[in-house]
Amino acid sequence: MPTAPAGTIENVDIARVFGAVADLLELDRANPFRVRAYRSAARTVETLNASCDTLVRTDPKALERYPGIGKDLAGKIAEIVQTGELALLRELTTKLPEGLVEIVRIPGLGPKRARQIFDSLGVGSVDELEQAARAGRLRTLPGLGVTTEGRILKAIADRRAAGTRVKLAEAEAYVLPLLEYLRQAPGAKAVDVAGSYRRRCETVGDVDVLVATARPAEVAGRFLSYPQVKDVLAGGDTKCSVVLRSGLQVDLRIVPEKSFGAALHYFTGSKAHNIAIRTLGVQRGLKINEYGVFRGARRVTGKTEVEVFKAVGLPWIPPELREHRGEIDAARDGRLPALVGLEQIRGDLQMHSTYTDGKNTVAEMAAACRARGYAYMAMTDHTKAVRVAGGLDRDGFLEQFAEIDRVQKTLPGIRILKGAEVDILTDGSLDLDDATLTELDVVVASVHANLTLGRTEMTQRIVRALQHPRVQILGHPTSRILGKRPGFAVDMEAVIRVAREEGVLLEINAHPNRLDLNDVHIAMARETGVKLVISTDSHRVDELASMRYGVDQARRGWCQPDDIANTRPWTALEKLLR
Ligand code: DGT
Ligand code: CA
Ligand code: CA
Ligand code: ZN
Repeated sequence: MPTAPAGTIENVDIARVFGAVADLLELDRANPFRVRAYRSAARTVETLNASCDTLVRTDPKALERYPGIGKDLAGKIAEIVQTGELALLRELTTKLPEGLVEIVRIPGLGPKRARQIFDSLGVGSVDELEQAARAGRLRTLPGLGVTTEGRILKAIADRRAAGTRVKLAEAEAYVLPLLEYLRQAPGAKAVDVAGSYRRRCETVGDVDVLVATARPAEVAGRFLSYPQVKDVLAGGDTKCSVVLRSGLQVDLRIVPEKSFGAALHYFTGSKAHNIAIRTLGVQRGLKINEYGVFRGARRVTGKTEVEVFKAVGLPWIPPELREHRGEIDAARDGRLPALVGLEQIRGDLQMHSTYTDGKNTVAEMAAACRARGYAYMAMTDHTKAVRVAGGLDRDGFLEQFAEIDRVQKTLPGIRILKGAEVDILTDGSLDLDDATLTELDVVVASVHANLTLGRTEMTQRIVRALQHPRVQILGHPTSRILGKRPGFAVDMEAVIRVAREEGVLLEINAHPNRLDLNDVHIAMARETGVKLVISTDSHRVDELASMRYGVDQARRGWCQPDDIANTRPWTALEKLLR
């Protein structure tokens, strides 16, 4: 058995193995409790603050004390840490192709369907599924028709279009340990990430890391021997490119200290922003590239980014704005926004509890919000139409109100708001009676089902909901799930206009799988004068930390603190909520 050296297994690796086990067990028609155990362990491991690798080697018993991890799963974690793999996963993949797991993830196809298609047609990968659909073979199966076939083809095309981009939060889980590792390289003077990662794009194609050093060969050597490296695509003294075990590509540039600022600017991009800056340079007789700023053959500057901007007469521009959408003009005219920051957020206005599909109680969520330093939080559980989440009806909410009052008495220092995430039904009416709506402090309304309505109908549906006098916030306004499904078709300009007329706020959902609204729509809302809220939509206490991704997204939309409603104290926010 191979033995993995200490510190080579990241928590995300373990989570990935458990996730694959859960998927394959489900396809293998295993006991649902067992499936759920692996899925829940995957989530626990992924969000754990401590390194499983370290725990296994120092205090293996500690693992068993985490929620969802008992003796058995702690043993499995130890096996992965010590051997780099899991016998159970190997066994499962001899029975069922791993490609089947990808099929399960296609929207509209669950494990049952995927298994049916595999058993009857031998289809075991997305490519084979596409061929089968094109050849009209799926429609020969019971319960599958021409329409489903078309929908599957569309879903596959959507995924291809989304490409193999990695969600920012996921990339972070791989990048942060790598940066730590590189900082320990002898002679590394500065280590930073550039590219779309630094611009805080919601997904990244690859990760661009930069190191300043006078000892490039040693830094390159250390990078290439990083234990997570699976393939080396290029390995030189100035540029290395590797693929990590997770599939994430990392490009490393090694530069002398005097070029670091120029390189950081160049590789941060975006490309369009770079070209515009370079053009400004040309107008001043300067050549700007990744090595520095030059006048003829003479290097003028390039050690810091501030100097590079200064050379073209501009103040430093935050990376989140570097998309060539007016940031250069704004910088020249002294109109750069003072972007909102995480520390200015005073509360979280969307989360769920054990009353519906959340994993923590009202008291636990409230205590965790208080620990984050918030002044207020809204408990916004689902309404009954969202049946998979066990949505509440009036009686359910009344019960929760009583609990909130009880918890509030024992928990001073944070205001627990009574809220709901009311489902917007297909006709635009709300899934909760007006009496209950009136008793709520915070009403978020969101679309969860019938996402394939036409653009006109979807727009009418949402507009009607916004016109309901009790709706205060539109939740995850396009319902996109990154890498899985694009947002539904809707006339966002019309939605924003009506939100403005009605005084409804728009949500920036901070969940790293959603980040919806996107940057362009945020900017559109802000310019129209619509206020936004950043909410985490947490289903467990540890998800409350996603707030920072929502803040990143708001910054990409040029938001200042005043644009974000939940930077206000409660009394001021209350006035904004009609
Ligand atoms: P990604 O990786 O697809 O999420 O997006 P980026 O922006 O990280 O793009 P990437 O990794 O291809 O390149 C990193 C940065 O390097 C990019 O944002 C700007 C700069 N860059 C790359 N190619 C060019 C180029 O041909 N011209 C200029 N001016 N800059 C470039
Ligand atoms: Ca990149
Ligand atoms: Ca790159
Ligand atoms: Zn929702």
